[in-house]
Amino acid sequence: MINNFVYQIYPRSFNDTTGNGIGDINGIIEKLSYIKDLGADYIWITPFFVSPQNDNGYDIANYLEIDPLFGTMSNFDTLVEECKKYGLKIMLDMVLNHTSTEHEWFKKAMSGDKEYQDFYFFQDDKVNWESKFGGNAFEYVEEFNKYYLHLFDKTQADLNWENEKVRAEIYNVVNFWLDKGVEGLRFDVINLISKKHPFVNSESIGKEQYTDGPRVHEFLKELNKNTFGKKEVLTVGEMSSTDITNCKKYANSNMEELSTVFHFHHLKVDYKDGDKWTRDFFDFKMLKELFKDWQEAFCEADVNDSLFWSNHDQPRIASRFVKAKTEAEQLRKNKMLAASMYLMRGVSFIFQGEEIGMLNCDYTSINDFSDVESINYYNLLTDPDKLEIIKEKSRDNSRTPMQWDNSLNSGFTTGKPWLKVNSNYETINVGVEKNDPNSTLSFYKELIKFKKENMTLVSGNIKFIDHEELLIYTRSSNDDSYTVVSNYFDHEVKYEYNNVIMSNFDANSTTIPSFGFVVIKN
Ligand code: TEU
Repeated sequence: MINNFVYQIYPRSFNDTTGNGIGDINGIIEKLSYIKDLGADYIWITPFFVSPQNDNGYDIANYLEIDPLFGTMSNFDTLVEECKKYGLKIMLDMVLNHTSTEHEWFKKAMSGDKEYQDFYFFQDDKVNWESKFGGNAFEYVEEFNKYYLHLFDKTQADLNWENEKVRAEIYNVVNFWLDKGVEGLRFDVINLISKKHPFVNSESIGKEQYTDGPRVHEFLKELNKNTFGKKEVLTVGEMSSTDITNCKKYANSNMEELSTVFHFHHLKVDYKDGDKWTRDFFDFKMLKELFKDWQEAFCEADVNDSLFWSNHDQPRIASRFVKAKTEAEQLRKNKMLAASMYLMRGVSFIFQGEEIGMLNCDYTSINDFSDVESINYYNLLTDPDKLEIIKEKSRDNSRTPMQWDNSLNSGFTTGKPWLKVNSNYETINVGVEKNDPNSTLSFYKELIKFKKENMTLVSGNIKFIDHEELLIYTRSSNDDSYTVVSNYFDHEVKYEYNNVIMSNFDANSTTIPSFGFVVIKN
């Protein structure tokens, strides 16, 4: 089992050193000691490659160059050197399911070059699949009277992995970055790369035609062999709407495909009837069942799971599920969520700002938002409460500037931030929390250290114990064993316990307060 903590950086919102309102590579370099001090082993940096930024860099126009918005290749080389000094490894984000329509391959295709048209899916008719960002997934090109597939924005054209030449180009891209000293790779929506052919209309929105598709495991094995396979590289595949059977293959213990996977079912337990664009709903029973099913299955198959509550696509976890009513409750909730998640079995991923308990943004108008998905859905939704729904669910919630201190713009930039800073930055920030032993930040440091030093919590077995109101699991190896008990609700629960070695309240052996947790040594 891999004993690693990965700290995820969304560079445009992390730290700006030029005053243009957008974070940059030098800004990351400035904060390496902060990240090291937190206890991380890796930094995962979301895409900083050349891009028109329609999807904030997940629409790549040139995989081998850095967008001037974020700096230069020489800045990146310095980052590699500096990371070595701190003993941190770099994980880059490979977006290989699609390219920007500004990519030279797509431009050649549009100029009529048949070879490059085969890099994508150009076809005579469209089918009824829906784009993940709303609307039909096919865009009409008048010049050749054809449609091309885009599972995301219409400026993100899906690559044709069936074409060997595409796969060869992709291996070049991955090897280029490995040769530069990268030791980790996150693969964006990698389980969507193999589509069933020919495309046919779907009875729903098309997912079953391209999710965990027919050749996906073969493609991943080939990618592994031709790129990172023979090196010490931590790889994580982002899996959209996947299942346990496929994930056990993606992250199988023979390391033929990837080291671990991101799966998202536990972050949909507040989607009413599976619909993201709803609010005020939390299915605790479903959360418990999901943790049990996935964790126990991965443990049994000796597969590395990944542990995470947040990323750049998710609302802030501190604002999700049952709401905290007071500051004290919020603090307890932040700590409970962290302990409950990161003491499970897997590689841990912490998204910038989670470690200080950053909350959802407090925007008042749709004009405050920037994310393409949020704006598309604002236009598509008919609910009169749609601004409230967007406020709760928007990806911009996690993308507001990092809150470093209580100076202008939370210390993120001296210029105008590309996205508004959350107005709570004067109380929720690194500067305040690093000096407070009781803060969320201090707790994250303590928790990371605790997990790292305790092999039972890293690689021991996991078993869930059913309880109506609490989430309870046991971690054990040989004669060492711990029980972690978490209360996800805003009321006290009766529960008897002893031998507490960690908690977020004055443990009394009979009750767990709202948002309380205990770690018991058995
Ligand atoms: O996300 C994949 C994805 O499907 C989602 O997380 C998506 O943002 C969400 O379901 C929308 O409701 C990855 C990246 O993490 C994301 O930022 C990109 O926009 C997307 O792929 C396309 O590259």
